Amino acid sequence: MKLAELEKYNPITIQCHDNPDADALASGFGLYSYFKKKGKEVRLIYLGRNQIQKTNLTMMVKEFQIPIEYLTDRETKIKGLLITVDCQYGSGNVTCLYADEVAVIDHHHGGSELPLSEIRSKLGSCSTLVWDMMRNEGFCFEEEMNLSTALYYGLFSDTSQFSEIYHPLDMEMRDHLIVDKKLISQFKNSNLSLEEVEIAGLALLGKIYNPTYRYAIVRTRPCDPNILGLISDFLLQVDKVDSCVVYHVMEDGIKFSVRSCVKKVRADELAAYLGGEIGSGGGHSEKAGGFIPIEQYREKHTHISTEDYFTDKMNRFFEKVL
Ligand SMILES: [Mn+2]
Repeated sequence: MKLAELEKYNPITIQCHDNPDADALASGFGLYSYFKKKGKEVRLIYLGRNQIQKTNLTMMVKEFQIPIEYLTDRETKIKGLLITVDCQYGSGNVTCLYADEVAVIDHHHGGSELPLSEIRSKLGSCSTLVWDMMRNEGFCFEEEMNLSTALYYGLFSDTSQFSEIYHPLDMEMRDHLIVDKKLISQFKNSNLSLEEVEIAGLALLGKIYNPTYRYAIVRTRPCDPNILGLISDFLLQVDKVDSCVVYHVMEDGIKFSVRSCVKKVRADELAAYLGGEIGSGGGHSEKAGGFIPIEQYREKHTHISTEDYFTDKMNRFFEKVL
């Protein structure tokens, strides 16, 4: 799909996944800037339980003046075209809105492809995908330092600070964009609050570890869901840990983050398995996440603690694949 194909629609609403991360914000901002330049009536939105609160993300929104709106009404009907960015329409990680037309621009695995979609799962970030689609239409990034820096940071944070870049397009974007390096370093150094580092520390003290399957399970106090990903990235660096799940129980459900560095254990498959019939899970082969609605969980697993639930599920999954 080409961006030009979407130009016949107006208005255009761009939706980031719930709990947007830097990559979702940046790629949404890219599409917003593109369609704004084309004279469209554009909105950039997200929904979900939480409003953006992580310092690096609020800094990003403020510094680049990203016009993102937080909507709380799930019943909102979208006039014209809805584009889900860094996520796929109908997936568990994005609130499903009714829209006249839907398009998908994403870099995650799986999901059913809609007629209007561009999904490239080999790319390190959705920012790379949006950058590529925009330059194919002749968009000039040289005059757009804010947008360029945002896209660069989107890739930076989706690839663990560029350490997981494998696709030539990702490298090309990283090397070609003219960006404000000072801001990147500011964001990089504002990834955690003091409270969050305490939450992470306490959670790690209570880890469950299985030496046979070399996995770890960690439960945190309720916090920004992005912190789950940070803790699981950190855990995976431990020599005896090959896979891990980090989760917390929120008012409406269990949110979890999954990581794996072994081929036989795909993080997206493990996440889908952990989500089970009542929840959802997905992502990439090494990084994934999911959600289980609390009401259904309590109905189905009346006497099981969440620790036991995850331990049991992990054991079953590993028995199956190893
Ligand atoms: Mn992404």
